[in-house]
Amino acid sequence: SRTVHLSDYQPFTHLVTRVALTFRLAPRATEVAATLHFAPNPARPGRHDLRLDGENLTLKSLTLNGKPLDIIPDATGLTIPASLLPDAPFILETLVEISPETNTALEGLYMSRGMYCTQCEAEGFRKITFYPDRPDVMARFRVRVESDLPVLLSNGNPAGQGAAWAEWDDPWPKPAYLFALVAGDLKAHSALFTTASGSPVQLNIWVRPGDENRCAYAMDSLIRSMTWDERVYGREYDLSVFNIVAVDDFNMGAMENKGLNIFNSKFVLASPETATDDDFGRIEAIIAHEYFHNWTGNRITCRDWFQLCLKEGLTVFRDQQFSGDMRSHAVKRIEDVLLLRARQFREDGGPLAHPVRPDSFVEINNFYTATVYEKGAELIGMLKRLVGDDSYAKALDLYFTRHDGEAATIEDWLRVFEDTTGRDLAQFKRWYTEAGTPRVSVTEAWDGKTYALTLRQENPPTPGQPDKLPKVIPVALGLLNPNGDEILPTTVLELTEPEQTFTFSAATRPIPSLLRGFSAPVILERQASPEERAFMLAHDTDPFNKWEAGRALAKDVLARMIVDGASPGPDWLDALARVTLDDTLDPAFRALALRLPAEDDMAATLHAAGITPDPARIHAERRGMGDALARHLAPQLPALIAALAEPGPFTPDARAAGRRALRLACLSLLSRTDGGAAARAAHVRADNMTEDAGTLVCLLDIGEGAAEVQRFAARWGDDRNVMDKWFALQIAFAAPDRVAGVAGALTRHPAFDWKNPNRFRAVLGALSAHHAGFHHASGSGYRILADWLLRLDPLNPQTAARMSTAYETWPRYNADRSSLVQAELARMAAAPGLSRDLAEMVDRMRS
Ligand code: BAL
Ligand code: ZN
Repeated sequence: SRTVHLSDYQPFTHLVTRVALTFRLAPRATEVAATLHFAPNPARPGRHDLRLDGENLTLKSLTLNGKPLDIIPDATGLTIPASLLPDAPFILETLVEISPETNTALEGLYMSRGMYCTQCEAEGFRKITFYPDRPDVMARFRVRVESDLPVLLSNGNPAGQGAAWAEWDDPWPKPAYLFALVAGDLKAHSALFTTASGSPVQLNIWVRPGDENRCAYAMDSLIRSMTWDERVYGREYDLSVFNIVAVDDFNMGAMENKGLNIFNSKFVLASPETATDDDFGRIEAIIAHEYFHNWTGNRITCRDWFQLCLKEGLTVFRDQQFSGDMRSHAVKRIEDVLLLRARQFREDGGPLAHPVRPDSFVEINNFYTATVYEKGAELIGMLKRLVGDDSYAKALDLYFTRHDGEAATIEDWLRVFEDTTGRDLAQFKRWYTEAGTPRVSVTEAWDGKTYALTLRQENPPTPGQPDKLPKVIPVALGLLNPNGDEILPTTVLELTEPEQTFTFSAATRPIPSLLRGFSAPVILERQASPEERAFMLAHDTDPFNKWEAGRALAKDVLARMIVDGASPGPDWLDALARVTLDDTLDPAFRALALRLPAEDDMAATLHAAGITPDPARIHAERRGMGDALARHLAPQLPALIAALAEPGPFTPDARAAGRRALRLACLSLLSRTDGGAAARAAHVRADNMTEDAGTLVCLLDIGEGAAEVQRFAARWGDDRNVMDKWFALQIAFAAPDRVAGVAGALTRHPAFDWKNPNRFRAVLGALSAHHAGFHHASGSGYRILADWLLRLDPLNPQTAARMSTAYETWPRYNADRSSLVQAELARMAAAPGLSRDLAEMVDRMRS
């Protein structure tokens, strides 16, 4: 199988100066006529063959400067020998036929319930026409779409339309991965935006007829995103229209195609009755993310796919900043760190670990990972902290002016910071090139006058990278005195050596608040007593570390329950009760404090401490922990739940969402002691999906809710996005011994449309995410997933490969589980015709 290496990069042999495409749409026989204007590339002197990528294309004609060429394509493209090419600009015309209706991979041009749509990132354009399908080939596109369908869209500005045709012209040179086309019977929810410099922009969100009334929140999010990017980054939109289309069958969350974003419908459609607060938050974030790509991704794109983090890390960082500004920075940071630890630390600690900028790949689709995205965003945050807000703003301005219209690299990105600040970022660059989560350990000494803090960093080996050099780690520190007063406000220490000591004068022994705001993506190892953790939960002025203290306390308690059979002590119970009942704290924060550590997180923590995790025991003890908390809080819960009831109609804002989150967290605890009576009553009264699904979860979590599950399906059977929740919840909250049975039964349900990625993920994703169910000692979880991945792979390799990451944690578990996983990986590896996507993933995970 081919392996692509960063070190092999060369500019393309030719420049593409213009592209004109005509699509004559037909489900099984779409014709694509392409006129490509080429010129020799001065960056590649000499005469070169012209190699065009192309897959699953039927070539019907090929001409060079109007003269037919008799060239037969191979499986991955076609080559025009240098001997046939003029040493001057030339025009190549191709006509190919493709079959969108039978394209189940959802890559290239495909059909989703009667509508045509495209997904070209990373290498889907080669399934549409012959082309140099690489991000550093940027060209102006003009597109004509011919079809009887009423709405015909492509990138750029509208350039004319008539009976059964429309033309689009994109004035901005772009790589082929940003190409998009949509045709369908669609309705628009529209609005008008005026940019800061006064240009009008027509905004449209295109959906299926009947869904128009579920677009208001996405439109509101879009307008707020556009305004925010003007205000915070000085970036204006640059076309006369901005189109968003919602599609039901989509491999990813959404795609930032120039002027024509295509979205998984679950990240657009929302009404109070159908979307939860989490859905609203994700819609806001993803609308912003795709919009922000217009500058960080589209105007400045990536030179090659190894630089994916250049656009993704930065754009995730920007959408995190935006969501923080719109909601609460403290809550957003906690949520982002929870996600980072759950996905990225997990990836970084296992066989799939790779650098934020990898240096080789077999299938680039396998590198749209938490490491590239979420750790990539952390690197931007660290850079900002190291250089300061003003220098960050100046560096970004320089980035936008220096590289506008270019396909750039991480070296280019770091250079704008070096040029702005005069700082040498060679050591910082290791964050991009080395995988693995650094561990930072702490020792302290106080002699009555001086407090000495010694930090030690360790960079663990990862696949292909046994030895690592020390990194520059920004450690934000505050110091508290024993009264809870802050005696050192947040100060950034720069740990650059394997070990460094920092000293502070202190008349009393201070308590350190380390890694405030989670200032670096590292694992901080510092033992502390339960009293000290409870003290920090009560007194830390840094909201992230306040939460972190409670989390560390909870993890210590749960670890002792698992390892020693201890019971949860009063330190944790009382500290958590104080936070829960403290009306001066944001309810969203209190809800996060009440969330128990995830089972997968506990398994990772135990493994790191040299203890083999037993998933069944972790599950049982975590439930015991929840029960203890429920009993401890029981007297206060009814009044708190009543006080948190929202008067008036549903609003999706952060304040109301936070109150609902805390209320549902309390209802879930109360369900453990009242048999679900309060949750059942709230379920009947629920007038929004947050409470509808949230109260159903309370019941499922205590083994109740069968009748409510039936009623839910009867009510929402026609709504695909809501029914995805119905499928997922039943598995997510099933008891470990029942997970395989429930998942198996749901795969036989008539509404289990497994070719739809959202539905597949709802069921098999929920199975993989159920820690004790997936890792059940019988191996049933491992087996069911492998059965379905093998079934999905021939149709949709991208989604099959993505979901195979469920197996990545196998090295943590005992020999029985490890060999059960290895048997499933071996079974998949041996399957005839396994896709390159899944084969690469399985290969990387095999022992
Ligand atoms: N570029 C792929 C989808 C996204 O990250 O926005
Ligand atoms: Zn993105």
